[in-house]
Amino acid sequence: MTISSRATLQEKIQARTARVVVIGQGYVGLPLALEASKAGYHTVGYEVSSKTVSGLTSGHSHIDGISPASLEAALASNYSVSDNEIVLEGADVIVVCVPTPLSEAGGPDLGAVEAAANAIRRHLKIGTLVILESTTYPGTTEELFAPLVLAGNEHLEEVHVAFSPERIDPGNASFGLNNTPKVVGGIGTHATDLAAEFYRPFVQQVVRAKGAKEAEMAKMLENTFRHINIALVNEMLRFSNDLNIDLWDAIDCAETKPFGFMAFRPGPGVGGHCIPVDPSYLSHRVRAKLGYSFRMVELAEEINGAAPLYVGARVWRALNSLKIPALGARILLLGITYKPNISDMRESPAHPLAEYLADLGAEMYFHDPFVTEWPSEGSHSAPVTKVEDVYEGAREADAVVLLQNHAVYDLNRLAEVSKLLLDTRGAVSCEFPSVVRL
Ligand code: SAJ
Repeated sequence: MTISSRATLQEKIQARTARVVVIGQGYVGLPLALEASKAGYHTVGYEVSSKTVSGLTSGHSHIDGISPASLEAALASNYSVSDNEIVLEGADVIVVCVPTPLSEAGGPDLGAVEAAANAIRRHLKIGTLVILESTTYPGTTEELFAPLVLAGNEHLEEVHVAFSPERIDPGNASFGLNNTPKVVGGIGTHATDLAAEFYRPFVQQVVRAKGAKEAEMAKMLENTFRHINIALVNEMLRFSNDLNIDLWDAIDCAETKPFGFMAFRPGPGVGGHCIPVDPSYLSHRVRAKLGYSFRMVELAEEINGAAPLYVGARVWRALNSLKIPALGARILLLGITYKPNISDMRESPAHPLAEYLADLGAEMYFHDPFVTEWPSEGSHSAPVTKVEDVYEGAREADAVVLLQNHAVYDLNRLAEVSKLLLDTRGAVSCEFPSVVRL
């Protein structure tokens, strides 16, 4: 293939006549596909879940923040979705936005990434840009993803592969795809150039990394930074309480420093698909490639992993102070998602906490405006009953545990009607006699 074919691919991208396929239509892929469509690219979402495809095709959005109206508009314009990989045939730009969870053994599970690469390989043509967005350890794009995509297609020229970390923050009303700088790093500068060209029409700022590995590492740094700093305050909380020091107040004070400090606050545990998972990819990679551990991450995992149990112990101690045995106590968990004002329950600390308290013989109840029933897939075996009226439920409970301070909760009213309210977010005023802060 000659330079002119590269120009052809580049021209298609610049003219927005490139045909785009986004693999994975979840919280990353769907917003991306809709933005690419809005920017003028003919865009197809390739999604392996037929249930998701039929929902999207009928205009139902399963992603917080994507309105049915925006989906309907895209469907009426140049966006479609399919569960048939044949849509990859003839694609000019393919973006992979599939999950990268942890395996049972706690290491990277890149099965979805490999499946996507194999599907791409089966339909690859000359002059294609392939971008991996799924969060993964540095080296994945060059050592695993690109070789799978290109296997048997080495004769195909002008196939460019890049990495661009997703930076979607579920529930963030201020920052979305358009106004969050997008890092791109290719295998070779032309891949970086083409990836930058692709995103430029719908992302205000595109940041060029030195290469794919640096782009992968940037993402790992971002989320490992959060994980470690959350662990720092979670550990400091424990000895601050033993020293009878109000760490919450100390953090508020430290936060007044206008430079060189970023506030993190203790919590009931670190949930979500990013923070508790991504650093483990990095520590696994370091250990696998270099034979030694990334000690700060492993320590952070230990501390954050124990946070739900610390909450459980604090509930038990608070019940004791009221001479209420944990055995048979009615305990209401408020907010069982992984962070406030979203419906995502992945890695939520509610599961291990419910298990801990149920093991003590407590009767477990929950309320969450975003969750209709206690997810059965959690490791927790004993039943956790949903209460319909949160204030009635709080009144009848022996202990209420605020895990996620969803905006819909009237925290003062909850403190007034509760016998005991353990606030794991530092969100409720301590003036109420029922309130115990984590
Ligand atoms: N958490 C604490 N204390 C804190 C901050 C968070 O306990 O001070 C807990 C939260 O309750 C949650 C977990 O940690 O269970 C993760 O919280 P998060 O605010 O990091 O939210 P995430 O997991 O949705 O992280 C996303 C990430 N976005 C991407 O990876 C694209 C992260 O990089 C963002 O910085 C973060 O959103 C954000 O800033 O909201």
